[in-house]
Amino acid sequence: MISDTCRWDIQTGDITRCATDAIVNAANSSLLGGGGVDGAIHRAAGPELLAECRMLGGCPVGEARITRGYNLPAAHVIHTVGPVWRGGGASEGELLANCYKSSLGLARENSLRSIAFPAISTGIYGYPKDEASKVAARTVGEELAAFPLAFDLILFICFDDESRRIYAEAVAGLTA
Ligand code: AR6
Repeated sequence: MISDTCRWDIQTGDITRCATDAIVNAANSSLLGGGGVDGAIHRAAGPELLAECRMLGGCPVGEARITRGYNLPAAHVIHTVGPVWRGGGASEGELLANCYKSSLGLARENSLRSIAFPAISTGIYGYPKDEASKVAARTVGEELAAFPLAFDLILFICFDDESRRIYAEAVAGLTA
């Protein structure tokens, strides 16, 4: 049992529809928008999100920054910058783990108890899903074990059923 009080669920869907306290954005280090889930979040949140992001001055890989959610159903957006996959020898695992850790750290600091994550780095940044899912599951599992009362709900929102299966297997592998 990782946490008695936090539900952890893996779903197929569009993260811009999640009414959690925060959704996590797979951004780039400019924080000024892009394609993929980043583009979808900015479109759904509206132009005020970009205006707030402009004031943040960017974000290094593995770190995270928080903004309001504007027109999104989620109250906040936690923007994190995943690593570009370069074959696995460029600290990608550590950097990706830091994304999950920093995002949950910011959530805790802001007393946000329900958080939805996309499959960070597995789209445009090319991180293989099998490996990315294991890093995501292990890191979130460690954070839930370290802070068992901090969260009520953690969602992994995958864009397709195949990704959902991969992330669900990685989470199941933690408790097997
Ligand atoms: N809801 C949930 N998941 C989604 C959605 C959505 N609406 N849209 C895409 N995905 P990506 P990255 C999935 O490329 O690899 C941007 O240009 C998608 O299927 O969005 O971290 C940024 O500005 C994939 O599994 O993010 C950066 O430049 C996952 O989200 C760069 O892309 C992540 O894919 C970041 O690349």
